[in-house]
Amino acid sequence: LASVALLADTHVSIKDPWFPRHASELDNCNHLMTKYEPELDMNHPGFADKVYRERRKMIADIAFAFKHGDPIPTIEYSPAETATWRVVFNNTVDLLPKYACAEYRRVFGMLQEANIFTPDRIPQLEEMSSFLNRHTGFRLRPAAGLLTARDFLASLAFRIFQSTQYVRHTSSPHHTPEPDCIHEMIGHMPLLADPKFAQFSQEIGLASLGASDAEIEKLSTVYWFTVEFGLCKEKGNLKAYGAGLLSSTRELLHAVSDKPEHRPFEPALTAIQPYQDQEVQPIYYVAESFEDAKDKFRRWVSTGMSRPFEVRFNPHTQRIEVLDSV
Ligand code: NLE
Ligand code: FE2
Repeated sequence: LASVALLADTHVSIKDPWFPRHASELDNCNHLMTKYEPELDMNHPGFADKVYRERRKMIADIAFAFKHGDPIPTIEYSPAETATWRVVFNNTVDLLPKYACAEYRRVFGMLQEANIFTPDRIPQLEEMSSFLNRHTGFRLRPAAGLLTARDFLASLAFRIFQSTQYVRHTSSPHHTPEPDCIHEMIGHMPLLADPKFAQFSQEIGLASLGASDAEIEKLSTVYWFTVEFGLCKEKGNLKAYGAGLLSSTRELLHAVSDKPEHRPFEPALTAIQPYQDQEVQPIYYVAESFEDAKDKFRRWVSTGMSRPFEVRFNPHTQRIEVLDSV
């Protein structure tokens, strides 16, 4: 009998793992990876900088205190933080006509017109959140640092993007291994306002709900090589759509050069490729288009996931609905 009960328990937990079913439950999905925290990582440029670490802690506390539905608190960025923004922003403006994909260039222009993107001011999360919401229904919530893949991906299922709010250390404007709000704003925000890209992002999120640890690893690897470091083709030329490329002058120029290896995006293979998260990538995956990347991804998810149910997002209730798959 004991073994029957055990089997029943196991069965329940396999069939019914916990994952957020409503956007408000993302309040429980803010677990941090500690590998890049300036307090703990000796190689972090802020490790020996007490003022920087205190600033980071102050901004992290805002994220930990945030609850679904709150307005996102405004950060008064210092002149030094704004100067770091200006360096990255101006570089992006110079490089994007040649190296950014068309969808990115289109929204970037809209953000400049709306006066949200200017060299002189770091955009606030709240104003960016309402911009995104008007275009694709995406919204932001503040994150204290690099989140676990499971927590981060879960939020995408709700069209919510967990965004850091602190600024990279002044000594490293051209590349940082960890996310910061310059990376989020310049790298991620433009494409989250693009309908096709928003759809692709949400589908990665939906696939992650109730997935096994091994599957989360694969999904976050696909995310890494697409949303973070993806390249695509435009009239035979390589263009960047990955956020980690668009927010790093150094890596963008490296990615489109002939130094790294360029491979065609193929989810089943991309998902198991070990990646580099300290320095620029040695390998990039090239998609034909977002539409093509999404179709290939969908096909791979429909054959490769072990969960015995399907999920869909109901935008009217902000709820995930669970459907038994036959
Ligand atoms: N390397 C990127 C940058 O410097 O903006 C950040 C990547 C975060 C995954
Ligand atoms: Fe990112």
